[in-house]
Amino acid sequence: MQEDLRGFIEKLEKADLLQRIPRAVDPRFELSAVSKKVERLGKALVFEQVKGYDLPVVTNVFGSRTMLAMIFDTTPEDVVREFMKRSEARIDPVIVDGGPCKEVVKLGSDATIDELPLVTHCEKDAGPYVTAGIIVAKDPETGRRNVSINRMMYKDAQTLACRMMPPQHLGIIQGKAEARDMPLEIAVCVGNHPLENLVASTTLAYGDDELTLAGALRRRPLELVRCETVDLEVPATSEIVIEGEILANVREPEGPFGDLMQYYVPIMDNHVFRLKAITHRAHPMWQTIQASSLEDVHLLALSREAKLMRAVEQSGAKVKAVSLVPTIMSAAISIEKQFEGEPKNVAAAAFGAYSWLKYCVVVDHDVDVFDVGDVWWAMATRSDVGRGLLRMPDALGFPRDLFHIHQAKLGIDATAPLNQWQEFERKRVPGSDTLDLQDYLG
Ligand SMILES: Cc1cc2nc3c(=O)[nH]c(=O)nc-3n(C[C@H](O)[C@H](O)[C@H](O)COP(=O)(O)O)c2cc1C
Ligand SMILES: [Mn+2]
Repeated sequence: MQEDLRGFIEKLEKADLLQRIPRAVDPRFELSAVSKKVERLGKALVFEQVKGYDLPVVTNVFGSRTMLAMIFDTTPEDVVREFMKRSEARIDPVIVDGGPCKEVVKLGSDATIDELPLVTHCEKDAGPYVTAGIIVAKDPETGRRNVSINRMMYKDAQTLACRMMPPQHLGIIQGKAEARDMPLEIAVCVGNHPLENLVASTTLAYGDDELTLAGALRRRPLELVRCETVDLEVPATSEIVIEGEILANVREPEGPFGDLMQYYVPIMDNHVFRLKAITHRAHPMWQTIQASSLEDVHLLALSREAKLMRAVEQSGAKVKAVSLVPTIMSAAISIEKQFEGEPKNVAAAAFGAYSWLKYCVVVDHDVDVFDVGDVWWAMATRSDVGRGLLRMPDALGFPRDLFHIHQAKLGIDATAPLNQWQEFERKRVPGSDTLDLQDYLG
């Protein structure tokens, strides 16, 4: 059988990267509060008992670069390159007859969202949300598939609210269906192998099917099964599949919701989803992702780091590593500097490749881009604020920008002057990296 979320959880557990929580928790705030505490330990979490529900809940499976590395069987430093290498040749999915997500099929009034432990994460969130569902839809003109993650707010046992708007692909697809006065069929899959969540968080060209990237990353075709009530196919190993449609010409209030930037997105009129069926495994797991958590950022970062790496390498620079953590609007890029001034070209290439980027700090190869403290150290001790800044006013930036504060960019050259390593060599304590502290603690 194909690798699935359960297999990945087992792998994390063997590597001591999983924490099980046996005590019953409330899906309103308490689950989220425990997750926030554990986030700093860099472990995934399984909540074995959630008050009011029969399903366990898993979260934080992408919570660190070490966990991303586990998905790709590589080292934390090499995840971006491994992602790039595997992305090169796409592999189409295949449709199979049945799969674990069909072990239980509930149609019509047997299907109810009330069975699912949707989590309320933040104080002012409007209510419980689906946050880790990958939404499968098809363009009504071309039949091309799209997969993305969009938050969905609980409204009642049969209804969710959902935000989608162009240029995001699901918004374009829904617009096309609505122009024909047609509802848009969708399937929301929760509890997937991490690679499916990863491709759903990746922006490809419009019309490019994210599940062909899932095949490429898996290095074998992703197995899909046909849905019961909508003309769509979903990953066979999903824990839970919620089938239904987005109503045409209907908008109802959704929000507030604590989002990616750690702010509340206000109430807005958004789309309405009507449930048609739920299929799931015999004993399914629910999955949740808290927006703006390290998990959310790592998930969104990886494909965008690959984009930056590709663009900067194209410019001729020798890139060591790229990081978009802890916020995907700021990048740190380490290079083997070849020319004075090159870091500004590196920052310009990065801004050109990825429009949400606001800051790009370019550092030397001896700086750890995954350690924000180390990047600050390089800025403090190596940057020349007089000559090393690249300011780009009035560029294209993050789109939800009420106060017009994200439409300019700053590149920072935090590299040491070229060929001056005798002055800029970092001091080192021999043995500090290799000794085992346990040997000294008695
Ligand atoms: C946990 C999580 C939640 C997300 N929620 C939303 C959302 O509510 N609305 C949205 O437009 N994008 C959301 N995104 C980002 C999109 O999934 C992402 O931009 C994706 O690439 C869009 O797909 P598309 O390129 O096919 O349009 C979310 C991403 C993650 C990881
Ligand atoms: Mn897409």
